[in-house]
This record gives sequence, structure tokens and C-alpha cells, in this order.
Amino acid sequence: MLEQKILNIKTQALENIKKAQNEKELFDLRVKYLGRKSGFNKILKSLKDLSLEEKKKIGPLANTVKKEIDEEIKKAEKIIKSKVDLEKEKIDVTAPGEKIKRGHLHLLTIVQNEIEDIFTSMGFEIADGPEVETEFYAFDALNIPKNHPARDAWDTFFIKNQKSKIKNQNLEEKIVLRPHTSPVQVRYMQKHKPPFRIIAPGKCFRHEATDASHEHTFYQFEALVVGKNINVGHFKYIAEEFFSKFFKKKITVRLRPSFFPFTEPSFEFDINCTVCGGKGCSACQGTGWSEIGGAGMVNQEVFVASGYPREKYQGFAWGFGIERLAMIKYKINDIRLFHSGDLRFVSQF
Ligand code: FA5
Repeated sequence: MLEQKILNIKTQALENIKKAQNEKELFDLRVKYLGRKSGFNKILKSLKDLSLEEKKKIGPLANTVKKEIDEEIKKAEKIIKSKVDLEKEKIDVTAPGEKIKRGHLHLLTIVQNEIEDIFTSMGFEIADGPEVETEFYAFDALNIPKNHPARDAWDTFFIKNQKSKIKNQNLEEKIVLRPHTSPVQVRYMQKHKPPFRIIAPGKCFRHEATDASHEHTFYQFEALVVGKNINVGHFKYIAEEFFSKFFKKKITVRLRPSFFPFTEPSFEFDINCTVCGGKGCSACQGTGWSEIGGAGMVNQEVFVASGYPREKYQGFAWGFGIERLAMIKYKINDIRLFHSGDLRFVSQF
């Protein structure tokens, strides 16, 4: 009778374990069949009232069935757990992907690339030169004599305790962070014969206080066109072509007399204001013009310092600020933003 009761509990328990759907249901079955208040526990408790004979028979049977139920519950738990893990690992291939943040070119690089593309399409080559220069290339070869007040126009950073030996002379010269890209003119001419047309974009450094339109580190791009019978008309035409392509609208340029030791005549170079078209607005302080850089016809002294015969060639050159152009094109009101590393600025372009 007791034996049959135990076997019935077993059958019922195994059936219910099979049907269980989750860990909670299995837990409840464990309580129901093996817990303190379970039928089994009652049987085990009543063993003490049985005869020795019955005790010997029912005792081991009850223990074996208890063990069997326990093992079945454990097995079922394992299966359900592995199903839950699989569920967690399931990949929904239809779910939208997570957006990956991608880096991109800095605005200055974008603008420099635009400038290079326009000039290469006009047959110009791109030239390069060192950012750390000797005094010879930064000043002397550009007809800026030592101790001449013109040198003060470029607030130069000098490299401390380092000098460069002058070739074939027992002399040394100072080393500077180049304050403009004009030294590239001389370096290029020493190695190439005219006719040629180049631009040389690059970093420049000046020891000056910064404000909304001045940085200690900024970019210029030099242009140099040398050949026979080159005149100011060529210069004006190329410049207008470039600016019209760069701003994607017709741009007029204006030349004002100026002075640079390496050009004669020299000009200050303006373009008509791209905001008001020349009528006068707050962007151009009412003048209708934006100042872009310096330019002029190459001084014959620079040709001579570069190894060309005097008066054999003519050429024009300019040095324009790249940040200044980017500021006009992208309506940026403070040059210091370019090198601030502020992602709110950088990621807008
Ligand atoms: C020069 O540097 C001459 N080398 C330009 C030149 C080249 C003249 C060839 C003739 C022939 P300037 O110092 O004016 O000139 O600088 C030219 C341009 O560089 C400026 O108009 C401006 O656009 C940019 N620039 C100069 N200083 C700074 C600065 N501190 N911060 C940002 N841009 C600057």
C-alpha cells in the first residue's frame, strides 16, 4: 500500500517535471515533492511506526525515488537554463545596426585639399618645405637684410641654443620656425628652372598675441609663377580664377600698393566681400572688401639669391592665409577655434 503510494508520487512527479516550462515551476515542484511538507517527507516520518520488515523494504525505496525525482529536477533545470542562455545569445539580424562614430578630415585639411585641387586643375604643382628653417631661407634669400627693420614685421620664434652651419663658410646662422611660406620659393627655385607654377601650402609660426583673427600657429599657401614676360595681369587673372572657383561665385580682386622686400612692386590683396558682394556689411566692416594676403612681382634680388641670372625671368608670388579663407567661406568668426580641439566645432564640417 505504502509502496504503491511512493510509486504513484514518482509517476506524478516525473510527469509534472517533464511539463515544467521554467525554473520557477521546477522550484515549486521541488518544494511540492521533496520539501518539508511534501508527501514524501510524511512517508519518511512514518517509517518509525513500521515493522522492521517493512522498514527494510520501504526505506530504501523511498530514498531511491527521492533521489530519482531530485535528479530529474536537476536535469530539467539544466535544459531550461541552456535554453535561456541560447535565448540571450540569439542575434536579431533584422535589428538596426548601432551607429559607429567615424572620424573625418579637419576643416583646414578639407580647405587645403580644395585649394590644391583647384590649382592642380590649372596646371600648378604642389611644393613643400621645412617648418624649421634657417635664417637664410626665412629672411636673407628673400632680400630681408640682417638688422633691417623689415625683419620685425615677422614676429619670429628662434630655436634656442641651435645654429646651422653655413655651407662652404666658417659661419653659423640661427634656426627659426618659419614665419611664412615664402622660404619655399627659394628652395624650389634652387632646384628647378623656369617656366613653372607652384603653390606651397604649409604651417607657419609667429610670436604674436592671439585674437579672433591672429594665431601663433596658422597656415598659408604660397604661390609662385616664374617664366618670361610674366606680368601683374597674369597674377590678377589666376587669382580671380582661383577665388571664383573656391567660393563658387564671381569674385573680383583688388590690389593695393604695399611693401615686401621680396617683391617689387608689392601689393596688399583684397577680394570683394563674399557676404554682401561689395556693398558693405558687418563682415567686411562696411568696406565691401576682405583682406586675404600679400603679393607682388618677384624681386630680382630673390632670383639672384636662388641662382638665376638677373633680369632673365619675371614672376609673381603671393602668400595667403588658409584659415582666413576658411573663415570667409564657412562663416567662422574666431580663428582660435581651428586649433582648439573642440569637437563641437570640429564635427560641424
Ligand atoms: C607674408 O607672410 C608674405 N610672405 C606674403 C607674401 C608672399 C607677399 C609672397 C608677397 C609675395 P603677411 O605677413 O601679410 O605676408 O601674411 C600673409 C597672410 O597670412 C595674411 O594676410 C593673413 O591671411 C595670414 N596671416 C599672417 N599672420 C597671421 C596670423 N598671426 N594668424 C593667421 N593668419 C595670419
